[in-house]
Amino acid sequence: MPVEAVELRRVRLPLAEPFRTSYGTQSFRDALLLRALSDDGPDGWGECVAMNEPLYSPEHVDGAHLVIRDHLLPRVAAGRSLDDVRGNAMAKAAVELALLDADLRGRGVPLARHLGATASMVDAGVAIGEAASIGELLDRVDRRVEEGYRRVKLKIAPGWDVEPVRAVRERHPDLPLQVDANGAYSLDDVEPLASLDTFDLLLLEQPLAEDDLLGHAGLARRLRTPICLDEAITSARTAQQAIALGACTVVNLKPGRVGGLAEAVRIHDVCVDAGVGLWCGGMLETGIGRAANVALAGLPGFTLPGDLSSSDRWYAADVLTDPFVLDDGRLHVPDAPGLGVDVRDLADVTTSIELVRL
Ligand code: OSB
Ligand code: MG
Repeated sequence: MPVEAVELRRVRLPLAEPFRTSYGTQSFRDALLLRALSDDGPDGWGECVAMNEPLYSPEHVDGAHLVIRDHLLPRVAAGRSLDDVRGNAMAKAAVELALLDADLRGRGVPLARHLGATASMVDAGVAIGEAASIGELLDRVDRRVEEGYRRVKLKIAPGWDVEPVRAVRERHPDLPLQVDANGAYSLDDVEPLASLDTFDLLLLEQPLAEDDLLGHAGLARRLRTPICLDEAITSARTAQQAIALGACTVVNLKPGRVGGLAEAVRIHDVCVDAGVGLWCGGMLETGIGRAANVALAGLPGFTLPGDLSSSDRWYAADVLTDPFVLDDGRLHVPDAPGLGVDVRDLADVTTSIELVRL
């Protein structure tokens, strides 16, 4: 069942609530989906997690679209490795996922089994952006706690850190709570980060710049809160080096950020060998990328709840697949072949379609 063509489809999805972080506010997602088509086999689906703008990482959706069309798919067509193309991890991961999904659906193998997952359900966690006021933040946190999420992550930035975290901790003394700075701090303003030590946080995610491993190692020695890296972990090698340097004791693993699921499984293994904490991050995925994340999070080395939310946490209507919903604060790992989700008619949300023949 060779893949004959790949469809690049852009869909525009409004977010259920604006997502404000240290790098900007997002109110919709301009998502790139890949559909691998073959003459006689089932379609395979992939989602590119590159964001609308290159603010979280150097990749963004328009750039990834061109890289996939002009550099990656021609290599697939020629039977060449994608490794020759530097960087562009999110573009590569999207291609890998669409081709893998087509193959697994054709062979009747669930993605979770292919990856080595052992869990049938995974704990759900939720990320909450900066709010206009502490009152608004508390309302948002209360709502998610009532919905049953098993841990909450707050976005922080200089000026939005100690007070909001204190308020949430006072209201929810036993809530598993963590914070994510997306690299917004420098070693000159660690004072607020040190103050967070009193709030019994699970971890502090990516406080410093993405390339500052030694800075994180130095910070880790000054804080009691465990340091987790997100942006800094781009491969199994960087994971190994970050851990060896003492830059982190926890890893946020996102398949898109590291070039795909195969590299993600290698990082999982590195973390298990090193005995460091591991959880699955998120990138506002639709049901397609979410299905892949949930399958990955079923591997035994995932020790902490991920940024794995119900579909309606991000999208008023995730019209792409049947929605993921919380079941007692957990999500079911799909067990049907491939991603295990059916993709619906996307006509209403599609903004463009391009077909690349292989
Ligand atoms: O830093 O983890 C991040 C979303 C987009 C890009 C980067 C990040 C995030 C989140 C939300 O924090 C995670 C989710 O999808 O639930
Ligand atoms: Mg993060």
